[in-house]
Amino acid sequence: MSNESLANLLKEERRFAPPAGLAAEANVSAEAYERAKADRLGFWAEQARRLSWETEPTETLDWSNPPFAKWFADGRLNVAYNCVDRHVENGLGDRVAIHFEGEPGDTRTLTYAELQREVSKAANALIELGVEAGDRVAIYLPMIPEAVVSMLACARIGAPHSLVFGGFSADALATRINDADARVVITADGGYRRGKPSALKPAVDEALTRPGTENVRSVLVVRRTGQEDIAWTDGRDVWWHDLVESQSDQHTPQAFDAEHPLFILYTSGTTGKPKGILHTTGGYLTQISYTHHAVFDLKPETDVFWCTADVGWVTGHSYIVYGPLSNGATEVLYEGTPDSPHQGRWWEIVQKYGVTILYTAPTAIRAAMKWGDDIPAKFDLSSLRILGSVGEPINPEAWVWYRKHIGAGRTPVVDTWWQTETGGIMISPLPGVTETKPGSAQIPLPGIAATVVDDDAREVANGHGGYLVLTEPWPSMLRTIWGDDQRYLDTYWSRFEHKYFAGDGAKKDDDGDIWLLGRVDDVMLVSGHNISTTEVESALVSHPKVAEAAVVGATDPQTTQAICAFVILRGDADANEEGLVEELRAHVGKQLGPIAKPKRILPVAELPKTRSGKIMRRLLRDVAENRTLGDVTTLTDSSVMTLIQTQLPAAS
Ligand code: 6R9
Repeated sequence: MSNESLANLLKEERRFAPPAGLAAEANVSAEAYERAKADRLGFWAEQARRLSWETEPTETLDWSNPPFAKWFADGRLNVAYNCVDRHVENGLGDRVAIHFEGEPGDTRTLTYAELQREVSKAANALIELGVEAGDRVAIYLPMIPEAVVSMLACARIGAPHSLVFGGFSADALATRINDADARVVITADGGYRRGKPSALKPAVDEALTRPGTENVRSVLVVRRTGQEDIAWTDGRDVWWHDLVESQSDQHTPQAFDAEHPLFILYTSGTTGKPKGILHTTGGYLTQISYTHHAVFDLKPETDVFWCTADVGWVTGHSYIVYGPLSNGATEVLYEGTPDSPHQGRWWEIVQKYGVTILYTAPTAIRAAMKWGDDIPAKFDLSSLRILGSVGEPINPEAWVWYRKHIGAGRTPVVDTWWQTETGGIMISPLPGVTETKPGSAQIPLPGIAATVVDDDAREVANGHGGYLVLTEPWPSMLRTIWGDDQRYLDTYWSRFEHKYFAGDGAKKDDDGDIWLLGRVDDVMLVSGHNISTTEVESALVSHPKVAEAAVVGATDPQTTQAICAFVILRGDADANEEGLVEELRAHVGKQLGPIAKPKRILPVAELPKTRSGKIMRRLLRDVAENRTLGDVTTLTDSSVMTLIQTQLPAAS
């Protein structure tokens, strides 16, 4: 942002106080902010005692070699013991850990006692395959219980896991196997997506023909679809039901150092090869357990938690696996898509299991808005008491819709900002404390230090925009980029001295609350003003005919960049309606001011998204500037780009 800081365009005046009953019983009260402010490290040392340590840590933070942090370094613990065994030892073996719902409608329930047996068997199987503490295991599975069991089995024996989204190609898988130098791959014959079995094993076979994957000795294969006639490499491939099922269901977990690696998770970034984000054991689990308890106000005896993310995304790692299970929660795990076999599938699941806390992404909320209010209205959603959002800035209109149509106008909505790199939630309202504002993640959690700075690293005044930075280390922070300390320094710690650069634009409102404005790479420069993609998108989504919008800056001879908007219309709107584009431009002008009016508005049927639901604006910029498309390998569905290009004679 070389010229002006981000223009502060969007005004959102709606406010929602926490429900009195929830506030009175909340796990965390306003006092936590004071306590953490007075003694940040003492606060985190206290949160570490939520866990069960074999050796209690006496040190909290070692920051003697910044930015390489060590948290609780002299403590020792086992993550799987904390997520499973200790609950069984505490008499909670019969509590349901996971209600699994397969896309075809098959179901499976796992209590904590059953989970303990499954994880022990899988740990014994990995040991039989020769996996030792420190060896990396790649996991390429659909959203089935074996994914959770595999992750916990790796954690149990100290073998860092590296999950690769089931939707990624053989190439993407090979790159990740190679970079982490994985020894074993856990996969399945396939999974169900949109009502059909979709094969996975062929991508593994193909990936393992690529150079750099030679160290993979074994491929452990779960039979999920049973319908594929799959290729088999004797001596390398082994069925889960043969190997795991024959193991003893007893395994004694061993403790590891707090800084022992727990997992590597690859995040794509816009350029260069994917970054292997490394997370470790004690600090990670402390922050994930605390944030899950605080942000979702989890009452493990009565709540039913559901995070709709894929386990292959960091949200699935932290808020399907490690957060809920470390807290002894009962949760839902759903394999499929929200619209299979019908557009009410999620709401049917909420009703069926009595889900009380739902955590999802703005993309899903906008899709539900597009499909219509009448769909969720057919289901009993009265069990819900807290709604969460993650992944992108949530447009105020989508936030208000979520609260009204899913939360019956009663439930708090927590918009949680964080990243693969932060490991856990960093900025979010607390449901029993914060008066919420639609579209804002608002304030750093207790124990977290975040602010907004200008180009010269000076904190901006309220009412101004700039870059989001984290100013103090936090327990679940990434420790490095796997095998590349220099890239860790360059990417996150060199833009501003002693501050972590998140890569997101943000502003502080008049109360000092933080609003996220999209990736800095996406910010537009129009006639000397930095304008946020998020604000223009939110203005478009606030028009009753628009369901979704993606905005990019395309090179323009007069104004440096011109705003180009791709919009998906709501069900009953007509893309060919005369005057529609002018009406939308005028609407944005009225909401944000004339500078933010898009030069071009193009109605489309779909937008390019990653598997975690983020809009890939970079590809839309390629379209708007008539360039050949860049890397499309992390798209959910690469045919979307062809569709957009054929729909857009206007863009050429
Ligand atoms: C958890 C996750 C991180 C990037 C992050 C930001 C965007 C996530 C957000 C949000 C605004 C929120 N992001 N949550 N932006 N408001 N509540 O998404 O991790 O996949 O690594 O993405 O996602 O741009 O920098 P990851």
